[in-house]
Amino acid sequence: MKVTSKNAILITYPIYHVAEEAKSLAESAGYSIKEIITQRHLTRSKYGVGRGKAEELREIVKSSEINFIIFDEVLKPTQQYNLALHCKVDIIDREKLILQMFTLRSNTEESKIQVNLAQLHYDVVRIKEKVRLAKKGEQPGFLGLGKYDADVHLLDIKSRITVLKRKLMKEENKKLLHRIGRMRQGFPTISIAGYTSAGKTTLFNRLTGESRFVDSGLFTTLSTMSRAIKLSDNKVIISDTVGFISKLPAYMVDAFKSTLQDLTFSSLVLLVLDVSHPYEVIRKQLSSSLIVMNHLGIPLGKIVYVLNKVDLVDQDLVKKTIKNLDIPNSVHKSAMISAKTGTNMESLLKILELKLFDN
Ligand SMILES: Nc1nc2c(ncn2[C@@H]2O[C@H](COP(=O)(O)OP(=O)(O)OP(=O)(O)O)[C@@H](O)[C@H]2O)c(=O)[nH]1
Ligand SMILES: [Mg+2]
Repeated sequence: MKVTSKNAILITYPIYHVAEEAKSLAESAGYSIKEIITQRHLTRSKYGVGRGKAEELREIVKSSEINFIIFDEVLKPTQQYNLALHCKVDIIDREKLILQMFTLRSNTEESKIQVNLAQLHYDVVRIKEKVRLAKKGEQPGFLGLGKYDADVHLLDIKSRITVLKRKLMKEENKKLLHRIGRMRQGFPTISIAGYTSAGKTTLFNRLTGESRFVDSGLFTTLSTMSRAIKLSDNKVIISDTVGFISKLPAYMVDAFKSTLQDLTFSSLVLLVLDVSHPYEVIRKQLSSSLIVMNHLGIPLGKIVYVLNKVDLVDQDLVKKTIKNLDIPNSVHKSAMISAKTGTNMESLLKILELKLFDN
């Protein structure tokens, strides 16, 4: 009996941590990476990679049990189509990979709707491209999809989008009522945000005594959870949120907006950074996180930087990192902690008390 496998070649950049993240992303989405090919340029116009590399890929696919190529870059629909046709195998670009992982991990009504919406958005862009190419006569009958079929398909998708958006709005309204309720009660709220796998849920568990699932894979958490805690005798609401990742298309941030909106309405946002990575990685993850937070309209003044996983690195090195990253080093703005071991939690709590109650 043939076991259906998801054997894949991964094409990524020749930078260790970039390749590692891509591999981790692919494995979290259920692929088994048989070979990693690195290229300095993944945005060439026809195939993403150069022609020579595309040829090489075709040969590898032909002579092995590979059934997917994972392409660690966002591809235009035409590039994806060209490479798929050339190598005769499915191409999963970074956008698709993130979508697939979201699909696997979504476990609440709201996150399922959000993932569905993002998927439909992805499909619409590709169908439109097929129609455009078919009109130009470049790819007649692409995948047996005639012009009429494509139009019907598009209409169908659009009506599904409308239905899903309505459903999402209902979910959002429920959340809004919760939020208004909390605001009426006047409790300050703190959200935990940051790059995927930075340790947000570990910190949430430590602050609240909860036991939410924590894992070394990416995107373990796809839904928010809020809990009340006492901070110097005041009730405060803490929320754990979905992680960020680099090259997350804006429409995906929008699709997850209702989940991420907890951040917008928070009194404070804890931006968790995994400082056990090399400096360059921390810098990139910080910048990806700030881009999303900016997109969500979160003012910088609400952010408290939490440099997490200090149990894995030398504290002096972390201090140097803070300095080089230009993170405000004042007692009000950043804390170096280990959410796992509990190191320095008291200094983080002190900051939260100062920021929330000591005006
Ligand atoms: N050594 C060490 N590991 C940590 C620390 N905090 C978290 N981790 C580990 O980092 C991994 C990711 O932790 P999570 O808490 O799931 O991270 P997250 O930010 O919630 O990740 P997503 O929900 O996937 O975005 C897990 O293997 C944790 O055990 C820490 O302070 N020190
Ligand atoms: Mg988490």
